[in-house]
Amino acid sequence: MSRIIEMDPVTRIEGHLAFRVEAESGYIRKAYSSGEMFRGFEIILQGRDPLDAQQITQRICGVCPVSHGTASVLAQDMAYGVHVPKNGRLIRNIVLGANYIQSHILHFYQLSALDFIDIAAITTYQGQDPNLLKLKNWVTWQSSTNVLYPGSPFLPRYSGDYVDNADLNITAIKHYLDSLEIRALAHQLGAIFAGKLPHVSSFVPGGVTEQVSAKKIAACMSLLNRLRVFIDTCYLPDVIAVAESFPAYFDMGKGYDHFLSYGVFPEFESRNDTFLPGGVVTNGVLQTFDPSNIHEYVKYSYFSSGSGLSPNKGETTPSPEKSGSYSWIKAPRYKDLPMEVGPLARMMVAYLGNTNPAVHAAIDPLLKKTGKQPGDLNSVLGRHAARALECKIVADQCAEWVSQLEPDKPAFADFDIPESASGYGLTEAPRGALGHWIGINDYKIERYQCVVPTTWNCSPRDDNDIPGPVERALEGTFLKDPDNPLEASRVIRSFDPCIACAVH
Ligand code: NFE
Ligand code: MG
Repeated sequence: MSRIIEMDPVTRIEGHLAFRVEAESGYIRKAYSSGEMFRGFEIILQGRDPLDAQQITQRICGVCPVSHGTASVLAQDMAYGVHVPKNGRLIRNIVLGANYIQSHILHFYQLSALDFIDIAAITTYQGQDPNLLKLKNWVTWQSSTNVLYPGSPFLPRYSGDYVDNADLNITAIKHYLDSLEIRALAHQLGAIFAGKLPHVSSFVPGGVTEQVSAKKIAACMSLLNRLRVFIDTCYLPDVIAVAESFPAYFDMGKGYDHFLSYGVFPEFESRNDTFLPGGVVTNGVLQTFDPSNIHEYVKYSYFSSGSGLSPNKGETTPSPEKSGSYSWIKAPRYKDLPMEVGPLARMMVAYLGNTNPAVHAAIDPLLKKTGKQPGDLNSVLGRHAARALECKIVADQCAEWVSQLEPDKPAFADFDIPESASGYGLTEAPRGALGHWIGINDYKIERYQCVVPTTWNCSPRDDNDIPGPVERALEGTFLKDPDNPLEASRVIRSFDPCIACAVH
């Protein structure tokens, strides 16, 4: 028997996402991803001073603003032909690294863990931890008749096969609460050189406007130590515990075997030499990445502008009544193929490229323990594992970048804005490959285009009717109870969607 299931809105993600799936005998046959709002940043930027771009584009998102700031200053570095000094490069890496740490921890504890961990277990908590007792009172709060959803934002939820081990549930719920404070520490780490967060003040073309001092270096190290302890003793063990409780999810949510990473965290003054490398994996084979192979399609998106355009010629003309469309997200493709982006893509590219020993040191024990090949990580649990391991790799490397800072040396190089110029900035946001393309004329922004991680992952079908990566990953998923499509939400959330970013 076939039926249509609407998941609208998909909750515990950022932004406004809906999924419509067609299921037959419980198996999802087709899925449709809808980004449900238009924002218009690419239009807002036109005609403005180019130096506004890294500030305005950061407002695309409150979770990954550092990445938008990074992509924007990289695009302008290229347009102005300015070479960022070592301190500037390292500070950009440290602030972005701090953002990865808070974002990955946020995704696991606040957004995804409650797909697996039984939050209702808190109602039977008998211990004395004051924070857990407060949470117990909150979740069991039924007294007020004018509360629509008692226990929100935790309840109601889809019913299903949550963890039934009381110790694991309570430990993970405690770490959920602890992680809120840990994420604040990650923001403090970034703010040392960002000026403030979540939106960075100090990023400018040519480097950053903060100076390096011994005091700031010591403050970074102190915060990093605490963050690394949490990652090693809470985040990684909790992901492993969830994985051991739900081994079937190593075989669920498999997407295309196509992965894209632009590369991130420049290691030397050359922007192409990055700590996590760029590359493209198609059907298990690693190839070099060439940005001229990116095109964006809009057959099923609410835009009347041209389809199949390269981002340096991209257009954004909204058309909310366009017939046949079902999303405000465009459909980017690489050589006309849908690409999964994000931590799994970065780990896959780095592992196959064999250029970063830290990636092998993190992934090999996981493969050994699970008896898997790298290609088998293409799954719900593979995405969670890759994100957690990447968090550790980046936090460890942040300490290395901090140790390389040189007090009292410059962090900024001056430049002139040419009357006309163009450039692009390719980086990796926590959720994957992020690019900004800028065109300047008469000292003003003439065009600005963003191709964003969740634009790749949550894209609708393209002009060849090929589904986007999350649409594809849902196909074949078995729903035990179509009224409670918990399995589908686990697949969707494993990609860590941000629709605020995707529609920009
Ligand atoms: Ni709005 Fe973003 C996406 C990430 S792009 S969260 O998609 O990570 O910088
Ligand atoms: Mg765009």
